[in-house]
Amino acid sequence: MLDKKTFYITTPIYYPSNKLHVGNSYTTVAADAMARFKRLTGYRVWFLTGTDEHGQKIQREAEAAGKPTADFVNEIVDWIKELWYELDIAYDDFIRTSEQRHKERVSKIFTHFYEQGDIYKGKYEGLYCTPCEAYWTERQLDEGNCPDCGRKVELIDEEAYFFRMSRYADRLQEHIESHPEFILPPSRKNEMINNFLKPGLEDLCVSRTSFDWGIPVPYDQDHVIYVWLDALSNYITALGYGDENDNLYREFWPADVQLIGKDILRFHTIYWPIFLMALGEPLPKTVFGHGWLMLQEGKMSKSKGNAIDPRLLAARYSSDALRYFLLREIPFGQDGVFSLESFITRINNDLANDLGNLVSRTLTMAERYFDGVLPEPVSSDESTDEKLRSVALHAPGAVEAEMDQMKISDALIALWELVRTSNRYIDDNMPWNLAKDPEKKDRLGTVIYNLIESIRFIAVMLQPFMPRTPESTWPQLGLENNPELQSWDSLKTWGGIKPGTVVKRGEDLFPRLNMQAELREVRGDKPAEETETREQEEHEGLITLEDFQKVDLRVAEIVAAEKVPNSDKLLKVDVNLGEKNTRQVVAGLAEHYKPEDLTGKSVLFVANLKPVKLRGVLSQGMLLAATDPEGEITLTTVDQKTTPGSRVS
Ligand code: ME8
Repeated sequence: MLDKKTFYITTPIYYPSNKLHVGNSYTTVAADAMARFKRLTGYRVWFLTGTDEHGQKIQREAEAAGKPTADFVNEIVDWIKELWYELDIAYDDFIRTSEQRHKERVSKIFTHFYEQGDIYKGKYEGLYCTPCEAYWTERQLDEGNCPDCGRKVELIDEEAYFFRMSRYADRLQEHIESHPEFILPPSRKNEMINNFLKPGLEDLCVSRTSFDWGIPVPYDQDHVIYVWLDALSNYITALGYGDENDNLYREFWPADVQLIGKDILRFHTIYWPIFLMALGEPLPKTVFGHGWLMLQEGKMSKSKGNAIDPRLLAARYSSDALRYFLLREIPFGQDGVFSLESFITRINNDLANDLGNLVSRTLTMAERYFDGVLPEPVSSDESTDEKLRSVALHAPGAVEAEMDQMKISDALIALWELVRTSNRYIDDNMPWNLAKDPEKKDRLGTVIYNLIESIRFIAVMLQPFMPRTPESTWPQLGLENNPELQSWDSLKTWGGIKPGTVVKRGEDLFPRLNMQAELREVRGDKPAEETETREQEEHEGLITLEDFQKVDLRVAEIVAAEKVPNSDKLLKVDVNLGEKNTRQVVAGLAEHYKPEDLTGKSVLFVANLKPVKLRGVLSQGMLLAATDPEGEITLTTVDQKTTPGSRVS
């Protein structure tokens, strides 16, 4: 156990000042996926999140809500914990800065700084942004407002303690420059050096006296410790730093990854490392500043709040779908836009069509052709088998390589390569055709076996990103009690799942959604009858009765059929339409019907299609047929008593 590799990952601790929106969930879902991935690949992981409960902003918001500050905060913290529960955030510790364990350790840290001469008493006369809890100089303002949030700053004038930042500035710059992995993505590094370090770092005010919602300065109770010093310390106080029992600290610090939004990069790559230097402790290996999740213009009003409430989104679409969207849609590090349209499109394309369909059609075939008992594969040198196996065996390494670089979206792209290859494998092998020929039973068994094994690979790899989907896939694969075949290690070789395993189709993983209905119900888009555009939209793709009547639909009797030379798919079919001569059509039926089985059938026929030539053979109409989701084709036959040539309307 002790020689296991460790991985410590943190998220910012959230202000319990307001309900969190889908943007905040983004950080925590990403951290959870990283943490789960490391656990799955054999690390001993510590994943910390929590709440940042002190400061003037929270105190004012509680006052505005007419509640005692502690009650106000407790309610929102409960709400946040429920949100993380619903999004399957498997943290190892949730720290609240109002907890005794934290407060005691922060007091010790402050005293240490003071005794070491890093802190001195003075007076702060200057500007402050309360929503950001940040000090600004006149020069840094943006048209007189806070450069981070754009809101008004306040002038404050109070006695305060200051931290001598300048003492450590050169060492920090040197560290940033000699450790390219310290600030990621790399583009954010120069911003910190050029905007904050090069102009000269000013001493930081680290206490306040005009309110009392915070940790008192141990030896001067009129002051409370500046909320950012208090909050940043959580990353080590939660591990027991400064306590007799600091085993976790010794095991996990320095952090491997501290995930934050880019707006709080300055606090994490300037103040935080300087505090650590002053404590004589190592710096985190990487501080990763991800981008912002924006909303499309006009979608931020309260009435449209549903569309960005992560709890409602998770309840309606499943937490796995929300997690997938957040992780897949935006290359990690860049800004991105959240819109309900793009969310639903991802669900329909990637989850319902690609993943859901693969699982449901494979299991349907396993049940239909093998009564759900996994057949024994026969060794083969078919190129499609080789391709599927090699994509499957390559995928775990590809996913891991992307995750190691924090490219979560690319990791999912690598995983979907196997989903798509598996769907193509079905189309290439057409198991429904193999099923028609008893001599091809072995081949059919091999195809089904390979597909089930491939789904197992996919489910194993999905676990960190969408933990519920594998949970509902295991019983379908008969693997619910088989941790070994759910493990990352089991992906080293192909063929882990045993022939004879009983598989069983379950409910569809991701049913397709109707975009228009979702936009109306969730976002409150106008119902159809209220706008002309809606009416037009609804009628888009519909045809009028006149349009339909243009199609000359008839009953046709098949009188002869034969293969079109040099084609695997086409048959030449002669039909009787009650006309003087029979008509000839070319139909893509060769993989579904033997020519001799067609003769005598009465089918629906489009009689007024413009003639075309297919493979040089004239085709004068079209036989109507149904294609089921597995690609199997069935002709639309009618009662044979119907007179050939009868009109259909
Ligand atoms: O900043 N897209 O807390 P916070 C992406 N308490 N990320 C977003 C976002 C969006 N639309 N909106 C917010 C604090 N975030 C401090 C942290 S850590 C010692 C103290 C991210 O609740 C934001 O970038 O205001 C930040 O990383 C996190 O949510 C918490 O924001």
